[in-house]
This record gives sequence, structure tokens and C-alpha cells, in this order.
Amino acid sequence: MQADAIWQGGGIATMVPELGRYGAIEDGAVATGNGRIVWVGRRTDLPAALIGPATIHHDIDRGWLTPGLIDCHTHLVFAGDRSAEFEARLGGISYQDAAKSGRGILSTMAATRAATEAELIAIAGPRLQRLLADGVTTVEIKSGYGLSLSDELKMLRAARALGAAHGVRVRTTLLAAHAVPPEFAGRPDAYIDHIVNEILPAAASAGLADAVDAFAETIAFSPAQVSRVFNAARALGLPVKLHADQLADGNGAALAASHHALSADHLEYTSPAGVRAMAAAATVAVLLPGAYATVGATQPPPVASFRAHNVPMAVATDANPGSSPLLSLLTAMNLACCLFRLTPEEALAGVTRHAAAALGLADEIGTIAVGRAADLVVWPVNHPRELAYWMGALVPTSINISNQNYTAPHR
Ligand code: DI6
Ligand code: FE
Repeated sequence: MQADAIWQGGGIATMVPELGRYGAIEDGAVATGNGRIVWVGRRTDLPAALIGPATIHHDIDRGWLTPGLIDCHTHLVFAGDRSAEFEARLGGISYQDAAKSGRGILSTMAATRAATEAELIAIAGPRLQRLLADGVTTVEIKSGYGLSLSDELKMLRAARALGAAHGVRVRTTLLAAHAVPPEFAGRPDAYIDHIVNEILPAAASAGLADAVDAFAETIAFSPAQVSRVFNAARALGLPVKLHADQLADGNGAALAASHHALSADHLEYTSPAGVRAMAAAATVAVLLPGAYATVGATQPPPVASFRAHNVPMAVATDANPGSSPLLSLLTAMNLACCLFRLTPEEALAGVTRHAAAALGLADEIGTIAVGRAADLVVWPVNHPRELAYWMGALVPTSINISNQNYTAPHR
């Protein structure tokens, strides 16, 4: 078989753990065909039979090739902004108090409900381009600012359309259980009934949700309410993930693990028992340093304990208008190192292999291995640790998503 394309001329950070640190192959080569990786190894071992007259040659140019980066937790589709709330919080009011005073998630809900699907696609497009410019080839996008049947489906359709329009792999997550909308004020259980009986089945039958998420927190939903949503999701065959233990220890990590969640996210206040439950359930810990920094949190997630129990750690932007107006996954990697003391290798695994697992896509993306999608990024760096080192300075040389190659990324 002749390859469609070959990358060589530098290092390959495969991120395959069996290959050692960064899964590195110093002078490597990768061959692709039909949008998949068909060969990876040392350049000197590259079979001549893979090279044909139509094979396209890409030069790593003494830099490094990594898997396409994966942002496994975003709320990219929303209208309006919350810069006034940001200012107010810097003036002293807390994120929780902002939520209670009608700012918070419900103010974004109002703006998002007022926007058409086409408007949401137009507003979120530049945000997606900004992520793509960091070498991001897969983005998870949550709903959760519609909080009604029609507005939640509108958000999910916008997310799907964005992926198609920008050539990026998008995974959608239904987050109807994000806040109680005004129609159900004071009746959270009636809103959970509405999610379970109407919103979830409609999203599932339209094929609009790849997963289901919920916000477990005293300012949001209780463990019993989350469990009702998760039981309904799993009955429909949808995997679940949870916003857990962000503002207090609500036993969220253990709750997520008890539902075999793909991931539990935030986790600043997760207890040792929560870490052990996640380890037993193979639930990925998604760390969100942008939210930690923005809400002015002071207790970092229990990284040493995740490490000791082999809980895989992913890193994501949590891009959203309230707690994390962050649109750079490279910056999230840097913050995860500086604020949470991840190693640069852990940060890179957190946006590749472990982020893939957090989306249930470990067999598809996140490593450079035969059979995986040809999502590849060339970086002008001397060592892969530089991806986490630079603060807002690194631009990929080229980005490949499956069959599409972008040699001049937009920034
Ligand atoms: N946790 C978050 O970080 C976002 N949602 C959530 O459950 C923030 C949502 C917002 O403030 O708009
Ligand atoms: Fe979030």
C-alpha cells in the first residue's frame, strides 16, 4: 500500500506510554492513508513500499509532531459575555453570590435563548478558530445555556454545525442540568422531570448528544437529582460526565464513579475516598485551571493523590463566559503546570491521550499509533515540553485533521 502522506524530519511525540517519556521517537516518521495512521516508527525503518508518486511529503523541519490536541471540556456556544460580572467579582462578590443574584449562568441563558441558531454559529465560529490555532483538532461542546427543550437542542445543533463548518471534530454533550431555569424556579425536581422525560429523549433520538453532563454543587443540583439524569442517560445508551467538587466537597467524584462516568471535572475539593472511587471506575479527572484562576480558587485539585492512584488526568479550557473565558488550550496546559504542578509531560498527556479517554475516544484519537485518526500537529520546538512552557507564544507549523491539512494556521 502506498501512503497518502508521510511526515518526517524531526521527532514524534506519540504519547504511547509503552514508548517511554512522551512516547518519543527522536528521528521518526509517520505515514497516513484514508485519514488514518498506517505506519509509525524510526525514519530509517520506513518501508520504501509506502512511498509512491502520489504520496505527499510533510517536513517536520527539526521540530516535533504530536497528536492533534483535544479540548475535552468547553461551553463554547453561548451569546453575550459576563465581563461586568468579572469586574464585580474582582470588586469582591463571589462566583456563588453572582449566581444567586441573577448574574451567573441565567444571564447567559437569557442571551443564548434570544439568539438564533445561525447567530450562535456565527458568534462561536471565531472561538473555535482560536482553539484550532493552538493545534486543537477535537473539541467537546456542551449545551446548558438553553435550559429548555428547544433552546438546548438549538445549542447542540449549533455545536454540530460548527464542527462541520470548521473541519474540526466536535463531540456534543447535553448539559441541561446546569441550572434551574426561571420557569421552574423553586421547583428543581420538576425541572429534572422535564429533562428526564422530554429533553434527554429528544436529544438522544435526534442524535444530537454524544454524552450527558450535570452540575453537582449546592448552587446547582443534588446527588439525587444528578442520579436521576444519569440513570435516564444510561438507559438511552449515553455515557455520562460530571461537574464535581468545584466549590465544595459534595462527594461528586464518587457520585460520578458510581455511574461509571467517563470523567469527573474540576475536582478541587475531591476527597481521598473520591479519588479511590474514580480509580476503581477508571473515571478520568479533567482539570480546569482556567476556572480555578478565574473564580479565585485557592485549593488545587488533589493531583498527587490522582497520580498515586493512577487516575488519568486530562486538562481542558472549560471555555465559558462566567468561570473560564479561556480560549487557548496551550495556556490551559501552562496553567495546569504552574497552578496544579503537573509535569509538562502530564499536561501534554492531559490534552491528548487522557482527553481522548474523557470523551470515550481512546481508540480513535489522542496517540500516534497505527489505526488512529490522522490528527497530527507539527510544532516548531526542540522538545515537546515546550508546549506547556511557552505562555501564549507558540504557533503550530501545520495542522492535519484526518484528510485535511492546514499548513498556515490562522491566528
Ligand atoms: N462549571 C463551570 O465552570 C461552568 N459551568 C459549570 O458548571 C461555568 C458556567 C458559567 O458560569 O456560565
Ligand atoms: Fe464547565
